[in-house]
Amino acid sequence: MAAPLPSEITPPQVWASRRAWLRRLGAVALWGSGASMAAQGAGPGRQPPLPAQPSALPGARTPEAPTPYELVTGYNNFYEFGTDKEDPARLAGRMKLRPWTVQIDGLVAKPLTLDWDDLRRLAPLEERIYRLRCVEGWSMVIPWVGYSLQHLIERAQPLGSARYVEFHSLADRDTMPGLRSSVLLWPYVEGLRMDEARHPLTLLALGLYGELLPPQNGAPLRVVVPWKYGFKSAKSIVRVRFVDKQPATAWNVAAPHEYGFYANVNPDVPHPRWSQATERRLGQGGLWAPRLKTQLFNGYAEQVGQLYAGMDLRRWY
Ligand SMILES: Nc1nc2c(c(=O)[nH]1)N[C@H]1C(S)=C(S)[C@@H](COP(=O)(O)O)O[C@H]1N2
Ligand SMILES: [Mo]
Repeated sequence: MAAPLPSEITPPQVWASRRAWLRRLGAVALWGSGASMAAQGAGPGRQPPLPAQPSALPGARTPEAPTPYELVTGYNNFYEFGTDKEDPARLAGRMKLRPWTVQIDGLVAKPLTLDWDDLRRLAPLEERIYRLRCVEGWSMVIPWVGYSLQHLIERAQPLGSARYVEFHSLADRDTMPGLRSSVLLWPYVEGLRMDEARHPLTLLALGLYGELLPPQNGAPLRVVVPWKYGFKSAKSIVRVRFVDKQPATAWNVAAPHEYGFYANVNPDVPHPRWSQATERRLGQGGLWAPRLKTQLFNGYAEQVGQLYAGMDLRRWY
């Protein structure tokens, strides 16, 4: 049975307590558009609960303070709904989330189509607290709910010839106004090398903050690859395809010299138009807060560094 949509079940007391929380947050200097969102009390209601156990995986729970919910869900990149950070929170609620199916095909022994209930039951749900570093220079700390993508991969039994995996986001002209823009090719496609996709830190996320993913964060399912720039983490996935060649990915095709296929977070490899040495942690002290030093592989080097042994990280940016 499909889970109810949030608009059907958000009880008034949730709205009331959310407003109280927003008032407390008002004392905190939020950054940029996050501040105006919070002040207006705009944005979505809380989502239905999605309980999960704390992950036991090494590296999966940073002790850093999670970014406030209002920023995680109010300051987004989801170009299918527009290029402004507020556009997704305002417009992604139009996406039709049920029924939802994910097609898994390509170089696999068992092509599959999974619906929401299949996805939710595929593996035990874990809470993982990951840093997310956007290539634009800001970062957040997000408590995700989901499980390692490798559980889904093993279901489909990829063939030995499968060397990469592609993720295709939904591209629905009726509900996604951003598709009228040619800033990217649609559907939004991302991809990983098989060993990256099978790494246990690579998360298939179904929720955040103990609740279903809000639409603006990529409901009903998205990938989260915490050691790579945020654009690798494709939202609202409808297809997972196993291939033998490096996929043509949305940002790499749009600006190949600026956005590589690997996109591993690396303070020593600048974007052609700006440095990647530091980052601004959203929700912490506003514009006046000191920038944090960006870490190699976003701080996950101990877990994932081996994947890139012997690779020139400047060449394979
Ligand atoms: N389909 C799709 N996925 C996407 C994007 C997008 O525009 N479309 N933006 C990416 C970028 S640039 C970032 S930083 C993250 C932002 O995720 P968040 O809004 O949940 O923080 O989503 C990524 N996934
Ligand atoms: Mo990003």
